[in-house]
Amino acid sequence: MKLLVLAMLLGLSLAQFSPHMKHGRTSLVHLFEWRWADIAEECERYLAPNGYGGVQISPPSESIVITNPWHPWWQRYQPISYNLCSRSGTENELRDMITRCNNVGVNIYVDAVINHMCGAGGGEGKHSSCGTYFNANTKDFPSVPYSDWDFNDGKCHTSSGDIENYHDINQVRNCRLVSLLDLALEKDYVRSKVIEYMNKLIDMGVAGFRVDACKHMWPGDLSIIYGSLNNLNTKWFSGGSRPFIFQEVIDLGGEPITSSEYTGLGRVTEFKYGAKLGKVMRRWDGEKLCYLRNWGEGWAMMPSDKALVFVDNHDNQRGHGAGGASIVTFWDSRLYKMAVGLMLAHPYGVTRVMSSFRWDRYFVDGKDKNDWMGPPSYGNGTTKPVPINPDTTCGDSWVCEHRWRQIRNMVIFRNVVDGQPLSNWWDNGSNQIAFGRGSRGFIVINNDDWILDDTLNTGLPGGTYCDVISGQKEGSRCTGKQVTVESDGRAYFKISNSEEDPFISIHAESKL
Ligand code: QV4
Ligand code: CA
Repeated sequence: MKLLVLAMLLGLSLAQFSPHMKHGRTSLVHLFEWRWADIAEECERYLAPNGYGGVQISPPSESIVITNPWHPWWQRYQPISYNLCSRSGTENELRDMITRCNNVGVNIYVDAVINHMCGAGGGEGKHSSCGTYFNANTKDFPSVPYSDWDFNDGKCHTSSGDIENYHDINQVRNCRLVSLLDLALEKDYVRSKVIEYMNKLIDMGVAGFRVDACKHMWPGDLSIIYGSLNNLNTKWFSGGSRPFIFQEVIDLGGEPITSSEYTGLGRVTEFKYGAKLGKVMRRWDGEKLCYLRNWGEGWAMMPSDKALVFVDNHDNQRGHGAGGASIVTFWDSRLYKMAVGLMLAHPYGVTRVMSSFRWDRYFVDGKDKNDWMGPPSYGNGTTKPVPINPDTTCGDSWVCEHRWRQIRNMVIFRNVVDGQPLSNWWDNGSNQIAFGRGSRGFIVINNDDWILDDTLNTGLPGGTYCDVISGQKEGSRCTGKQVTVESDGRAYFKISNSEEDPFISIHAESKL
C-alpha cells in the first residue's frame, strides 16, 4: 500500500506537462539572446498586454567566451559553471526580470544546458562570462566544482571521443556532442549539482525549463533529475505545481533514439512539425495545404499533449540542428506569417513563437558561413539593448517577429479559442484551406497562385467581424478587412493570391 502511494506520488510529481500559463494565455516566445533588462521591460510593456504566456530565455549559466569567431551565439551552449552571469546580464538582473515578468503574469522558462560543459578544445585560462577559472584540457571546472571523474569519457568508445554514429545509442549518450565535454549524469554528485542549479532558478520564480540536448542524456538520469526538482514558487504559482519541462529531442525518424522515450518525463520538441510545415508552405515534394486536414498525430507526430511546437528555432533558422532548407523563417516573411498563423490557429501542441536577430548571411555552396554570428553587439562583444521604434517595431537588427501584427494577433486568437476543437474544415483540394475552432474563431488561407472566392461555414455567431491579419479591432472600429457572418454561420471570403498577406482570421473578440 505504502509502495503504491509512493508510486502514485512519483507519477504525479513527474507530470510536468503544463506550462502553468496565467489568464488563459497559451503561447511562449523565445527571446533569443535578449538581455534580462530588456526582457523585463518587454514583459511589462508588450508581452503581458498582448497575451503572451511566457518567455524562453537563453542559457543563464556562466559560459565560455569565444573570440574566434567573435562572440558567436553558440558560446552560451558551452557552460563553465552554474553561476548566473551571462551575456544577457547579472544574477541580480536575472532575478529582477523573473520577478517583474511574474508580477505581470508572464512565465520564464530557462534553457538548461546540463549534458555537457565547454568544448574539449576550450583550452586553459580562456575567458568565461563571470570570469571564473577553468581548464578544459584537464576537465577542471572549480566553480561548480567538476573535475576529470565527473565526465563520461571512460564510457565512450569512439576513436575521436565524439559521437560518430547516431545509430549507436551508447555513443549518442556517452560520447561528446561536437566535442563538448560530456557529463556523467549517472553520478549522484553530478546530478546533485544540476539539481541544485535548477532548483535555485525555481526558487527565484521560473516556471520551467527547455532542457537542451536530451537525446544525449539517458532518460533514467533525467527522470531522477526532474523528480528532484522543487515545486514552483508559491509567490506566483499554486501549491504543488511542478516545473514545466520541454525537452529538446530532434526526432525526424530513422534513428534508434525516439522522442517517445522522453514523452513520459515531460513535453518534447516536435521537430517534424516545422520541417513538414515548411515543405507544405513551400509546396515542395508535391505537398499541399489541403493535406493538413489531419495535421498533428495524423502526420506521425507525437500526441498533442506531449508536444512543444514551433515553425523554426534558433538552430534551424540558420542551418544548425534539423530540418534543413525547408524550414521557413523571418527571412521569408510572407510565408512565415502564414505558417506561424496556421500553427497558432491549430489546436496541436503548446506553441512557441521565435524572436530572432538579423545577421549578415553569406552563403557558400548553400551553407551560411556566418551562421555563428551573435546578437547585435558593441565592438567589445557586449550585447546591445533592444530599441523600440515609434511604430512599435524593434531597431538594431532585432527582428521581433513576436511584435509583427499578424503574429501577435494570432497569439491572441489562440487564447480566445483555447479549448475549442478544430471544426468546419474546408479545402479546395489544393492550397486553399479554412478551419474554425468551435464557435470562437475561423481562419482562411490562400497559398495557391489564384484567387480564393468562396462562401464558407465559419461556425461563428452572425455579425460583422474584423480581420486580425490585415488590421484589428480598435475600440469599435476595424483597421482591416471586415467579414460579415450570416445568421447561419456562413461568410463570403475573397483573398487574392497577390495580397500582402493572403489569409484572413476572425474570432469572438474581433466582433464589431
Ligand atoms: C568543432 C567541431 C568538432 C571538433 C571541435 C574542436 O565540430 O568536431 O571536435 O570543434 O574543438 C560549437 C561549434 C562546433 C564546435 C563545438 C565545440 O559549432 O563546430 O566543434 O562548438 O567547440 C550549439 C551550436 C553548435 C555549437 C554548440 C556549442 O549549434 O554548433 O558547437 O552550441 O557551442 C544535434 C543535437 C541537438 C543540438 C543540435 C545543434 O542532438 O541537441 O545538434 N541542439 C542543441 C542546441 C544547440 C547547441 C547544442 C544542443 C549544444 O539547440 O544550439 O549547439 O548545447 O542535433
Ligand atoms: Ca551525454
